[in-house]
Amino acid sequence: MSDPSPSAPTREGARLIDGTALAKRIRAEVAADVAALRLRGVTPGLAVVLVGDDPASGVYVGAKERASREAGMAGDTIRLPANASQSELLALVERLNRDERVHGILVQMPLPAQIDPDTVIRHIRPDKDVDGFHPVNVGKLLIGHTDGFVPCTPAGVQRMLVEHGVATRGAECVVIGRSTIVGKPMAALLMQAGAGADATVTICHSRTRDLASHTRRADILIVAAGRPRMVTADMVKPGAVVIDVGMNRIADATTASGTRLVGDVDFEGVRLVASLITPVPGGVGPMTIAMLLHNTVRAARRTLDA
Ligand code: L34
Repeated sequence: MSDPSPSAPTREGARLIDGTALAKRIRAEVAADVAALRLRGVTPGLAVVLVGDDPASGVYVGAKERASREAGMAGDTIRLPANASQSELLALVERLNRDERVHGILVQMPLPAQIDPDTVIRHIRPDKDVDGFHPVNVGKLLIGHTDGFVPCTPAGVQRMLVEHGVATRGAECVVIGRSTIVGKPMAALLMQAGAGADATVTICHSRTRDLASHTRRADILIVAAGRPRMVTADMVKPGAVVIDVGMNRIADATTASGTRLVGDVDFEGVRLVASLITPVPGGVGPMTIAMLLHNTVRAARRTLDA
């Protein structure tokens, strides 16, 4: 009975941000939007492309297809073999670009070595790029134009902060990680003017000198470094909000599979210092999928308004 229920204060202070519960609520909102669109004759369609048989990607893609169907969308996964050529994949993307039933296209990353991810992303129509990875959508986010797609993971993190009433305006926000999928768009979102933003943002990465001197100043610490449990309690300011984007499978002989999923944050230590913290699993991951559905509904709605 040592595990507190989500969002209940622990004896030591940190409350959990329950990503599974929030994602469920967003998915219910999305399902209502889908029902309304269907009454107007449009069934939002999401095509997820999976190349190869990476087991983790298989789990995430399966979750995306299931979630889209549960929301009433037409969700399809298209699988290509691990040795598929880049031109095969580009031909598939072009077919999906032309297919009117498909409003959102997502090519699951990582791709096999023979395929260049940037080339693939540039082939996706920006108005179907529900991942928000196309340069047009990346540029719109950076400029502050709101008619593009925001990448699902940072969008989900921002939504978590807003839903938990975390004050971002003027806050010191430190992001660890500079990836195109998480770190860079996360920083762009939080530095923007407006609700859930207006933060003072610092991006740290593998070449940052004295990482802890930055993280200890953070009111909001967002970790997307891809290094298991790298953020320890001594690196966190008392009362900080800590968001763990990490998704690392480590060896654990005590589990049936022999592995266990951990984040980039040493959860057991940091929860004693933080005021709010996301768990892994059950934190950012489910929100990523909820925001993907949200983006797909937007893509579908736009075909009516156009
Ligand atoms: N194109 N590729 C593209 N778009 C994305 O947005 C992603 N990502 C990342 C990998 N490749 C991608 C995802 O969807 C990571 N990611 C993702 C999404 C959901 C979850 C994890 C990663 C998730 O639901 N995680 C569960 C645990 C799942 C498990 O047990 O393995 C969680 O509770 O965190």
